[in-house]
Amino acid sequence: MGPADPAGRPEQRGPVLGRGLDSFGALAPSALYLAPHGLLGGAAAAAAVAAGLAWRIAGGWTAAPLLKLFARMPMGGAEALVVSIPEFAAWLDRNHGPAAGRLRLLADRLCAPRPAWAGLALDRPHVMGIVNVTPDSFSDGGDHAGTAAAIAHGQALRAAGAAILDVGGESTRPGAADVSVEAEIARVVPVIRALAAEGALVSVDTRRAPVMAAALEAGAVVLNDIEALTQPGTLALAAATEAPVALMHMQGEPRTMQADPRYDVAALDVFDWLEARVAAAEAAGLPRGRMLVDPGIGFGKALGHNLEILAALGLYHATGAGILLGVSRKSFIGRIDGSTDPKRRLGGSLAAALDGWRQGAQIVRVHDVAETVQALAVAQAIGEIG
Ligand code: 7PJ
Repeated sequence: MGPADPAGRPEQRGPVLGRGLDSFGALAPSALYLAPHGLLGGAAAAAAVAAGLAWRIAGGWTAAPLLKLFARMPMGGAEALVVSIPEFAAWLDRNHGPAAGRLRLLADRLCAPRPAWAGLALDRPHVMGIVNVTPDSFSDGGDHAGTAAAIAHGQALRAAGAAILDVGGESTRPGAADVSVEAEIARVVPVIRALAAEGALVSVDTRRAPVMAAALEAGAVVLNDIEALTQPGTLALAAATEAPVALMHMQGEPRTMQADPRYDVAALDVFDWLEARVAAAEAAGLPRGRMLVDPGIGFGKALGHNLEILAALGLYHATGAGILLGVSRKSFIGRIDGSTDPKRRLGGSLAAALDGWRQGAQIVRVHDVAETVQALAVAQAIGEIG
C-alpha cells in the first residue's frame, strides 16, 4: 500500500503487520527499522530498566519501554507496529532468520553505550553554540569587525554554557549566495584560532576539504559537515586527521533544496542515507565512536518531513552513532506558528530541543545557549525526582 498521507507518515497498522511480530520474519531485512518509543527519563527510566521492562538507549538518560518497528511496503510507504520490550525480547529469542538478525543488530546499536566524543561524555546532553562569521553588509569578506564580533559572540556563548562552539563562514540558508573557499577560510580561521587559544572546544561548520584543513590547523577539533563528507577529499581528510565528525543529511543543495523535497518515507529514507554514510566513513577508517549523525532539519525537507523525522528521532540511535540535532530558529517553526523573524522563534526552538533531549539526542546545536542550558537543567531536575 502507498504512503498514508502526502508526508509519507506510516500507517499504525496495515494488512501486513496486522498479524503482529511474526509477520516480520518473512520480510526482507533491509525493509525493517527499529525506533525506541514511549521514552522514559530520569527516575522512571531507571526503575523500568531495573524491572526488565525497558531498554536503556545508547547508554544515556532515556529508556524505551516500547519499540516502534517500521516495515517498508513493496509498493512504497511503510507500516508501523508498537511492541513492548518483553514481547520483543522473547520474539528475538525464538527467531533466528535474516529479519530477526537485522532487528537484533539494530537493537544492539540502539543500546550500546557511546564512547566520549571530542572529549564530551555522551551519557548526558551538551549544547553546541552557533558562531556565524558573516561579514556585515557594508564591507567585504573577512573584515575585522566581523571577526571581532564573532570572537566576542563565541566567548559569550561559552560563558553561557556551550560545551562546543560551531564556527561557520558559509551561509547555507535556502537561496544563499556562494562563497569562495578563500573567503570562507579568511572568515573562520581567525575566529577559530582565537577561541581555541582560550581553550574552547571548536567545531568547523563546512563542507569543503581545504576549509577543514585550515580550520584544524587553526585549532578546531571537530568537523561538522552538512554534506556528511561527500565532497572531494573530505572523507580522506577526516580519516587521516582523526577528527571527530558530525554527518548531516541534506536532500539536494542549499540553493534549491526547499523547492520540491520528496521522500518515500522521510524518517526511513534519512535513516538509510545516514546508515550508508556511517558505513562509508567506517570503511575509510573512522571508528563509529568518532561520528555523530544529524537528520538535517530544514535541509531539503517540507514541514511534514521535518515533523515526521523529529517524531521518530530515536530511530537514528540505531545507526550506532551519537545524535546531533539542529532545530534552532529554523523555518519549520515559522511554518507552524506563522513567525517570520527567526529571533522570534525561541519558544519553538526550546520545545524542539527539549523533545530532542527527551529522545536522547546527545548534542543540540543552538543560537540561544543560555536559554537552552536553563531549559535542559530544569527538565532534567524534574525528571530526576519522578
Ligand atoms: C545545521 C548545521 C544543522 C548541523 C546549519 C541553520 C543553518 N550543521 N549547520 N546541523 N544547520 N550539523 O543553523 O539554520 O541542523 S546552518
